[in-house]
Amino acid sequence: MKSKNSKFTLVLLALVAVVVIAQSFRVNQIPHGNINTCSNCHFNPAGGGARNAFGTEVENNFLTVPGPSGNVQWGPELAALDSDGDGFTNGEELQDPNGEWRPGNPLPGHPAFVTNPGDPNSFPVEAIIVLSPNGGESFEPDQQTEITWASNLVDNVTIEFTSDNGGSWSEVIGSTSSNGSYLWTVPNISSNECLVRVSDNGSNAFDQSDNVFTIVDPTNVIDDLKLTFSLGQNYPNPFNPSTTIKFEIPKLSDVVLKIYSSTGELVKILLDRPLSSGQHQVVWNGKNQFGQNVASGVYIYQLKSDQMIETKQMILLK
Ligand SMILES: [Ca+2]
Ligand SMILES: [Ca+2]
Repeated sequence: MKSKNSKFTLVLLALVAVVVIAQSFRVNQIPHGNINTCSNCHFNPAGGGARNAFGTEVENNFLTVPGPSGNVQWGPELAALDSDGDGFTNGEELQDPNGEWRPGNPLPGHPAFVTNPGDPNSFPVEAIIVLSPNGGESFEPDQQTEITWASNLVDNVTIEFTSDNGGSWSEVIGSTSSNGSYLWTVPNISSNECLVRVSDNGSNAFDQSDNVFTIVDPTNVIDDLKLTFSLGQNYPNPFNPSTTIKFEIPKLSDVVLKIYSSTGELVKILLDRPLSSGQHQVVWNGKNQFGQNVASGVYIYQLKSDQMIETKQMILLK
């Protein structure tokens, strides 16, 4: 009897496993399905059980074959429906308004803006995310660079700039299409406390650079013949949360400035581009290449330019 029960339980577990597997593969068949995973289609976040409005829509009308083996037919028709009745189409919620995405394609839109097409309490709002400059960059006066951002439900934006870490802001452009980029001529100033801010003209949505970036004057007063290759000690040191690294190069060359952990692991590439001769400085904001704050400890910074290479240590103390 006991053995019979055990067998029954095993069969039941196997069935449940098959059902769960059969359902979970579908999250990869809608754009950004990995964000809300099983909640896209089920009330239970772990999957299984009753389906929500989007899940019911898919189950009834948008499977290649009915039943557990059917694939989701994501496309213009399913994208145009507002399954959960929150006023936004499934495509708008999943960042693919026209239903053009197919599995294997790059994901559309920005993952931070994805909402749940099966939950009426999860719906898109106006939002902006500044992508660049986002902290740590170094520009020269009058250089042209792209200000880039991602936005959701935003038509036009205002772009502003500060050179005193937000103390005062000046307008870069009063109104421009929120198409994600604006070609900006860097002002002719010198500051290591610069930020840009992008704001929606129609709502309170805005975002600014996560951390300060730098504008550095090329040092014209220095006689090029006297210039050397030299890497300065960072200041302040120890530091928290950011520090400035100054260096000098004798001639125009490709310059790479990298931060390593004390165990030799690459933490961040601060700079990798051609620079003119003279003195330069770069701010490191204590974040790694994934934008995460790094732990306290000794870090190594290495400057490489043509045939020259120099390395120094610094200490992050929180
Ligand atoms: Ca909806
Ligand atoms: Ca929704």
